[in-house]
Amino acid sequence: MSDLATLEQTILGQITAAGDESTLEAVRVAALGKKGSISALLSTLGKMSPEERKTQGAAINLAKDKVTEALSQRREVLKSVALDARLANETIDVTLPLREPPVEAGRIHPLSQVMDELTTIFADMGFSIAEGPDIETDDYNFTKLNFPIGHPAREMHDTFFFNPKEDGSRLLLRTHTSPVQVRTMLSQKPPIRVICPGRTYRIDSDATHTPQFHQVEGLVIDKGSHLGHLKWILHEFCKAFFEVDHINMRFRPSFFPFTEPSLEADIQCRRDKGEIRFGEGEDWLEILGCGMVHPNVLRACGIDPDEYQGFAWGMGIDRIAMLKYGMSDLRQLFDSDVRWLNHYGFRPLEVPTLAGGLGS
Ligand code: 2NL
Repeated sequence: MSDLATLEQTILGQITAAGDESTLEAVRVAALGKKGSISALLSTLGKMSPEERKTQGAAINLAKDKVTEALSQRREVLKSVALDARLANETIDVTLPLREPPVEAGRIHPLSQVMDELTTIFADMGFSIAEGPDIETDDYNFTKLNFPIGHPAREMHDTFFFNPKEDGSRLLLRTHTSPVQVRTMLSQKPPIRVICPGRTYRIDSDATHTPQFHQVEGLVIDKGSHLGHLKWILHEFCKAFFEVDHINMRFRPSFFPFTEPSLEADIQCRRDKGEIRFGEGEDWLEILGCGMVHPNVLRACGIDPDEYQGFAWGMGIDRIAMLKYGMSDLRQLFDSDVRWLNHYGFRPLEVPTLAGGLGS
């Protein structure tokens, strides 16, 4: 047998014997690599006579082709063997519990949940939802709401002001969501039925106040709207929100610059070992302020008080969220603690509906 035939047999034998892809690759490099045995033979062609080169060249190239073909066949075989081994090893236990996908693992913050509940209840009564900027003008936050310039009522709200502009006017962080209703009255014709949920700000920080808090306000403007309508809406709202069939409310006189008359509403409840129940008991819990919109406010917002009248109300959301879902410390609402959120948060995609139960 010629040297070439022997070499070819040896290499083909090594290829057949290679048990994995890396051994096979080593055989390939040893034969066909830059310094491989077949490559070495090919490099001797240059020194041969033209006749010799013709026969030897053809023979070496034939051997090279055979080796190349054998390598690729063996590689396919080894690949499928390796795949079979992996498939046998990496079996999946379909009885293992599923890990929650990310969208399931997240939680809706209780305040977002309560905002969704409120808007669902009022939307069901025919209200639209309006939002506005957190940074407001003095005019929309105070002046148009019948807080005269320099009037002490402005001091009732401890306001975060921005630095005054050159013309002396200054922006502020809204102290209530009423400027959203002002914007609504200026841009829409009555009848108006709107609720405005959102963030509000006052300089106040202690166990029961955070400098940023949440409010929802409602506004109805029509020709014949009156306090009877207001009381009915608030009563229906409280029953739906606290998910009880029966609730007692009482209205006490109060003062706000933007309503006349002004009232505060309490709901009857029982407080018992840190728990609170509505629809029973002898205690009263203050939950909102309300009243008939002051004619000065209507006038400032482009509505003729001789043709239209309206009522409005406002309540803090943070406290009623805590009441409803049994939280003890207001500041936890703002801590962004994922352990707390996992406990008190709501499952995503379980949107509150009146039919399905608000907080289920
Ligand atoms: C409270 C009291 C209240 C309003 C808010 C309002 C808005 C406009 C006109 C008239 Cl544009 N009134 N809002 C009315 C009465 C009370 O909030 O204690 N909130 C936490």
